Amino acid sequence: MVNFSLKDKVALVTGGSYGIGFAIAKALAQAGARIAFNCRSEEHLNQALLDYKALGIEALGYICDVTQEDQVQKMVEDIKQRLGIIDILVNNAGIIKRIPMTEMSVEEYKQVIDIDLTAPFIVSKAVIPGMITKGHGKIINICSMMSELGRETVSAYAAAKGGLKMLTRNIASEYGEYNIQCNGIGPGYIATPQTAPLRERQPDGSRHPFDSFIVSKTPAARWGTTEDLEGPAVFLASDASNFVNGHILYVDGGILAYIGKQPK
Ligand code: NAP
Ligand code: GCO
Repeated sequence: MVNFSLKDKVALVTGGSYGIGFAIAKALAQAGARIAFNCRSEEHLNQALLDYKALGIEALGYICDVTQEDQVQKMVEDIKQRLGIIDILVNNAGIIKRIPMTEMSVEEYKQVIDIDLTAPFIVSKAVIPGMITKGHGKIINICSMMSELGRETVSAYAAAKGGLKMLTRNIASEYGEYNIQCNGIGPGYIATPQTAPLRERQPDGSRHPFDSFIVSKTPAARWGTTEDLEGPAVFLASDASNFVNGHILYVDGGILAYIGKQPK
């Protein structure tokens, strides 16, 4: 019997206050895991705690900036004391800045790299020793279409997500012998607050040009929903994927497989 159960597992989902992180944390909880999550905003934290509770999930929430190693180490230790050593880490927290490269400041570039690439290093480094002690662990890095493709205005984000793909493979390589599997999920274009600007209705009520563009580039002919990511996350967090390591599972409706609609 394939084991998708996460019963008695402790999961940390970074940036789990809403969006993709919240959906993944919800799915892990529904598969049996005990959930901890973090974000920077107290308002987001308090709302998320209510949202988890409304689903019957007693989540542990932390105000913690994933770029700050001291805050991360303190959070991981507190989770160990209150829930136990972390079995499952989802490095989900992330930002994007859509600015033409020649107009992007170095500070703006570094902020994206810090959150989207350096932070997964910081949080993974904090949880791997406990996973080694326990004799198992699952790390899931939330990558992107931009782990494979570029586009205008997202240079920092693409550099970070491309790096995150290789960090995933390197953690898999370095810690596989300790029964730690590190994989990535590469969502396509998902309807969340992060992509809301790309889906805004135009003043005349028409769809945003980028909205129409993405639907035309997606064989599924739709934006993804956060629910589309729940099954893949449970799979990669469970014993069902114990021999899957260093893999980026793209959940993109087929975007990466598709050259684009041919002219009529
Ligand atoms: P989102 O709606 O903007 O949510 C981002 C979450 O991360 C929020 O909870 C935010 O809370 C938290 N966060 C941001 N910076 C943080 C920091 N320094 N420390 C701690 N928490 C932080 O984003 P999303 O669309 O759900 O995306 C989640 C992940 O999926 C990101 O890594 C994103 O790059 C990736 N992704 C998204 C899509 C998509 O189409 N939406 C597709 C592929 C990949 P606070 O602001 O309160 O900190
Ligand atoms: C963008 C989007 C994308 C998505 C996602 C696609 O501006 O192109 O925000 O980057 O967030 O990463 O996989």
